[in-house]
Amino acid sequence: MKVNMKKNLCRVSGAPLAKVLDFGMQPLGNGFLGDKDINTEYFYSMKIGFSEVSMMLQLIEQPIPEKMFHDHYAFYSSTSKVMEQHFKSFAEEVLDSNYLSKSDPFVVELGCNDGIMLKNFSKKNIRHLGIEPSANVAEEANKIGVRTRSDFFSKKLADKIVSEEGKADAFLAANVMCHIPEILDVVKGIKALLKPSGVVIFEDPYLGDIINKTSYDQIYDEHVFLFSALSIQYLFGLEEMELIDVSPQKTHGGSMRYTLAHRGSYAVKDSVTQLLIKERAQGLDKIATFEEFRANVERSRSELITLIKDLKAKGKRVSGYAATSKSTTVLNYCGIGPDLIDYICDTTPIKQGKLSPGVHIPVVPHEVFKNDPTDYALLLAWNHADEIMEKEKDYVGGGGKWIVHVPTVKVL
Ligand code: JHZ
Repeated sequence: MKVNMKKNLCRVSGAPLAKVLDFGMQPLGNGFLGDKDINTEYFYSMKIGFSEVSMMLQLIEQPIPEKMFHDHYAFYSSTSKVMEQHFKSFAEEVLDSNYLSKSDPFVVELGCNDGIMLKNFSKKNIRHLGIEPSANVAEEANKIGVRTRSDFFSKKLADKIVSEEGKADAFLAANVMCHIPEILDVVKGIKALLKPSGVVIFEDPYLGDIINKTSYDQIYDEHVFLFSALSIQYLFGLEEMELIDVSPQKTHGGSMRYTLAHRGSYAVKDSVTQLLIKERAQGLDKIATFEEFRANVERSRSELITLIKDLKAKGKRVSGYAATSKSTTVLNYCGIGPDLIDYICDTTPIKQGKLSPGVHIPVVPHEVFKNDPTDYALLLAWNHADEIMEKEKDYVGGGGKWIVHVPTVKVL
């Protein structure tokens, strides 16, 4: 069962969507599977569309959320030291801001995963609540003292939280809002949950960077929307809320942090005005921009396939580094399977011993990469390049070479 669009209409504005790009049948980005599950593997038709009304780029069809977020969700946030530090500073920024009430502030985080951000509030005894639909990661959060409820957020749940615990000062989310097809109901819930002085602060991979870097691998089942400040302003405007600040982030290859409040409750910072002007100049409100994006994506695909096939023809061995959700789009869209890539190494225990979604490349522990390095490694977690290059100096020292595909396909 899929969440289908009503006659290809925008989930936010209800206006017709223009089709931008068709990736064909794709598996779930985090759908790592065992041999016995191959015959029942789930695929859906992955296409993206754009509405010039809401300025929202979005998946036209999406699997139902329960297919993606469940009690064996494969992505644990705390797998990167850089991300640990990132969420610590995110939390500190909120704690140091004037957005929290002086007495008994209440902070809610949507999609708190294993508690990577909220633990910074729980350590300071700040009243908090995490809402996380994937039960296995929610359990990890609870284990480290982050009060977490395993559920999907909605207007109904927001009303329940307000009646049980009162309204919130801050509603936080990182790499979550863009995952939610029922976004209109979630925004209604946020509106109901926040105090008059309350703010919502969230970040997601940024459309401006995706277009500039041709990082089409940010498009997969979980990312139903690819946000810009223009589309966020439109979306929250429907509930009389507005952007009061924006701040670009380096994480996930370029993200944007958006701060919004009830309309008129705070001064709008110049960062908002500047970014909205920049986005219009970049054409993030125009379908023509996405037509150019499609041509860039198609070129990137043919360059990557040619490069890897040429290396194989020369007898070289190639592996993949990090079984990211993003890699599912690249490998399936480019048709890169075990004939071209020997294995993908990854540090996440739940992914090891499984096959990658769709193309079925074995996912192995990092030790395999250490003990049996290939001539070339395709950096599938290109967004963590600095952290990975730093710890894999020996690989390069031993003659190994990195292949990257963002922003352009090349051997480093
Ligand atoms: P990483 C996730 O996407 C999932 P992914 C999610 N859907 C989302 O929205 C985005 O983030 C924004 C491995 N790894 O962070 C661990 C190593 O093996 O790029 C993880 O499996 N060695 C919520 O999956 C994967 O990479 C390393 O040294 O595309 C993490 O991938 C490092 C640093 C990571 O996110």
